[in-house]
Amino acid sequence: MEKSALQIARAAYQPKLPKALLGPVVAKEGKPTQSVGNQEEIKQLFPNTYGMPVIEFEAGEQKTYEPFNVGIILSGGQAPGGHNVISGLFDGVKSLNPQNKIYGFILGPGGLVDHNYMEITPELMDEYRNTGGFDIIGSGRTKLEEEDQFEKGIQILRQLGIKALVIIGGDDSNTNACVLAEYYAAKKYGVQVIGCPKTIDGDLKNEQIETSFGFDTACKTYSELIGNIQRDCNSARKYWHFIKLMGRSASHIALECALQCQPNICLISEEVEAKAMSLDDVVTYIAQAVANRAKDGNNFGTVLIPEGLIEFIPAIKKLIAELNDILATPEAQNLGRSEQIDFVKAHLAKDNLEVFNSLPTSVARQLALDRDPHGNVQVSLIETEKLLSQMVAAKLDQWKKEGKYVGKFGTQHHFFGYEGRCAAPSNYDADYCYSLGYNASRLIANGKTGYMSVIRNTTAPAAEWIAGGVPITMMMNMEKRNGKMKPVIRKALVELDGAPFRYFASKRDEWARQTAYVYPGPIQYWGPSEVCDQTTKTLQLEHQ
Ligand code: FBP
Repeated sequence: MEKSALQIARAAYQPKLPKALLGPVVAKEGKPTQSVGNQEEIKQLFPNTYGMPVIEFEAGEQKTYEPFNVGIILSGGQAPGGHNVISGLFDGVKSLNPQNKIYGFILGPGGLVDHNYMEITPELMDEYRNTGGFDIIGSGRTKLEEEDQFEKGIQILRQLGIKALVIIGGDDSNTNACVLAEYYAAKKYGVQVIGCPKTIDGDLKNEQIETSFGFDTACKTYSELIGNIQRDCNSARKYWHFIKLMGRSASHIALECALQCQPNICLISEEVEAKAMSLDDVVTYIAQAVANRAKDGNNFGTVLIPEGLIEFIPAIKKLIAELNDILATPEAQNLGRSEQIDFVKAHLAKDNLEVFNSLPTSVARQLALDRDPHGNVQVSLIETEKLLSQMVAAKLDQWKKEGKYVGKFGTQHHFFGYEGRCAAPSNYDADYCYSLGYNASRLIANGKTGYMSVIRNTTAPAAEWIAGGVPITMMMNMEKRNGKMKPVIRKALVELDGAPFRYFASKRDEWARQTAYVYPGPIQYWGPSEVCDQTTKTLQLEHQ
């Protein structure tokens, strides 16, 4: 494989580890834990993995380990740093016993069920150190939840002598990792399951998990692009750029990019919901900012839109909840696309049907599209940026007729998601991911199962990071998925009383009227620490 000069130089980077992981460790255990919600139900569903203590690693005595093998799965959407989780795990497992082997299951959880795997050799590993992407073994969205999948999995795990499986994924995949851990523990199969917090969306975080990996690099990549657009925008002064950003339901990515770039407008879905804003309220808010800038002769600007926005407009959220239930029925699942829309219309309650019919046909169709395997609306397919700019244009036309607005409204549309998911990891993600993987090897060596690998205190220099494990059941509550109540990891949405949002809210009126753009530029790997090793603004504000 031919490589760029940057790739060659970057391959030689040795990611940093927390001091506690540099030598042998001992696991310091805290008190028994509880789930964040529905304690009794979660306890009953996870009798073998509920209530375990939080673990922190400290320097310990050198031990010897019999050889063992480890399996690894990349699950869900790509996030920068996945290869470094694998290299950290690889180096960690080999440091325990050089005869240990790592097997990667190909194209996600489906690889375990279908017995599709490859050994990760030292040569293969070296090809992928510090690179973006999940292409070493590929990723997939197969949902691991059925007993026959777990049984097929144990066959191949036994055949390969695998003692522990590491699942790298977001909230849904880690929920499944916990279900698998519980199943194997209940059956006394002797296979441990460990999760790792991945997702660019930044919504897998809580008191124990500071951030999911990939969020840092993805936001920095999008912010570079938004900054470039803002320079163009401020040079030509003729377009409003509507920029949709990935992130599923949560607006963490949009908020972080706003903190980095200071756009004219950034919508935060969680606020739209809290204020019970209608689609017309959102459109009026944008149109007003456009009209205000037009008064100053500024017929240009930038609008950041989280991809899940539409789901948070209360009337649409209610509609989606009913659509989810209707689409989960066996009758709906056996229908073709156009029959499915008719079926949906025939079964929606009157108020929801009215909302459904009021939406532009393309958006209504997109809302009624197939869910992903975890039952989520595929919000990345809904063109909210176009919907909003068209509605703003219509409102401005109306205001023009009424003599309330004089200006020009030219638009450009962008959707940033795939541009950042496989970017070469920033120093933060390279170190964080390597540490998460290395730390997972220590959880395995300590016989843990049903835990997520956790690295904390990451706004400090890497040597001071804290390494350990958190029982996955601790993050769970019961939620409705695919029409049924299920135990799931609680998603972290933007908190409106949290420091990142409060800082943004204190500045946004100024950014809306003025041209206060910041141009973050590309991620740097070498150079002054304040340029290369900065964490996200979100993390900085949360840890002030
Ligand atoms: P994960 O939760 O799997 O990490 O998803 C990340 C993400 O990039 C979301 O932001 C986006 O909505 C989704 O994946 C798109 O996935 P796909 O490319 O499979 O449609």
